[in-house]
Amino acid sequence: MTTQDDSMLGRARVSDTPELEAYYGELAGLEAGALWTVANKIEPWYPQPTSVPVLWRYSDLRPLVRKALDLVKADDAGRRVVMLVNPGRRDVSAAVGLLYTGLQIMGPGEAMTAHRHQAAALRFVHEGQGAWTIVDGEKLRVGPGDFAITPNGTWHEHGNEGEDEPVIWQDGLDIPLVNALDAGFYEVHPELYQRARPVVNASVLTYGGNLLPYGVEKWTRPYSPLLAWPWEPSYQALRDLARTGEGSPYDGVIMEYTNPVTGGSVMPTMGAHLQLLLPGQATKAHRHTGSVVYTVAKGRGVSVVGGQRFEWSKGDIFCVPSWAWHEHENLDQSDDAVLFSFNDFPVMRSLGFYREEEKCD
Ligand code: 1HN
Repeated sequence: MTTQDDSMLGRARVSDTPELEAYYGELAGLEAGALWTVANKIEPWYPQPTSVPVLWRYSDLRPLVRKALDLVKADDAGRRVVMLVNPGRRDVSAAVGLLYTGLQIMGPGEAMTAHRHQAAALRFVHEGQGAWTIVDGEKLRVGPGDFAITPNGTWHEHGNEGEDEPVIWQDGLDIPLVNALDAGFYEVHPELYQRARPVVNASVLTYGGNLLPYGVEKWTRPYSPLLAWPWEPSYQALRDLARTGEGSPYDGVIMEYTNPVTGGSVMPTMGAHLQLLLPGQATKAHRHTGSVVYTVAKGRGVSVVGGQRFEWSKGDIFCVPSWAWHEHENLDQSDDAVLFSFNDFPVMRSLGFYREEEKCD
């Protein structure tokens, strides 16, 4: 890369003088300003996220998430969620970049009311057996390690039909993006609850077998008709792929959850991956535009993100801000480690903003 310096010709390099400062004051009085006073800041040489790398330990968060069960009724909170807030993104309730994430807890027998909104949501189940969700009339049952989506504009509600244990699942939403674009809408369901169609997990039965069904209505919406990806077949797919090689040098054995009709991302604003690191496998560092939230689905390891070393184990969540160098290592020499992650790559790609670079030592 060539030397890039804000004092060079081609960058704004005007020094303040009393005369200029008076001029800036006159412009400000008219709700105007001189571009050259901010040009270098608003056009950085490369991305300058305010988000910082963060690791949230499940063992720290879990007791506080459980505490919320007694502190607030689900019906009063709307959703009983402990959100993960990046210190650099408190103003927009983002975990990283324009992505939101949080841990939602539902007690045995609880059910939440239905709503829909402009934001898209996804779920990754951490613990508990009884979780269900209804997405536009389709009831899905989800358990630990399962991934499910609630595309933008779909009615959704959920609950826990288990008898003993609370369910804790992780929500991922593009709310900060939707709000940054001033495009948010929200509606409570007119009947408060949906009437679910009789077949549970119908989209998994229809599209989950890796063959394209005939005789079903042609799918034309901009998101995946498959709404849930159970843990077992997803993990098995990774293990099968791992038998063929070590995968990507930067990510190990990695697969994207995809829209089975298009092969594209599951939703237009957010994509998701599941990746496996072989025993002892260490990846090379790379960086790319786009933000990522990682959740440890299995095993233990370490990731270095923007120079910070995060040791992780099952349930932990960490983030990679845009353009931050990152690399991962499985610290177990005899078992694999698995990371679930979601990202805003579909936005980056569709706007032509995606860039990627490998670290050369
Ligand atoms: C939402 O609708 C859910 O439906 C969870 O479970 C978390 C965070 C912000 C805005 C909407 C849900 C949310 C949310």
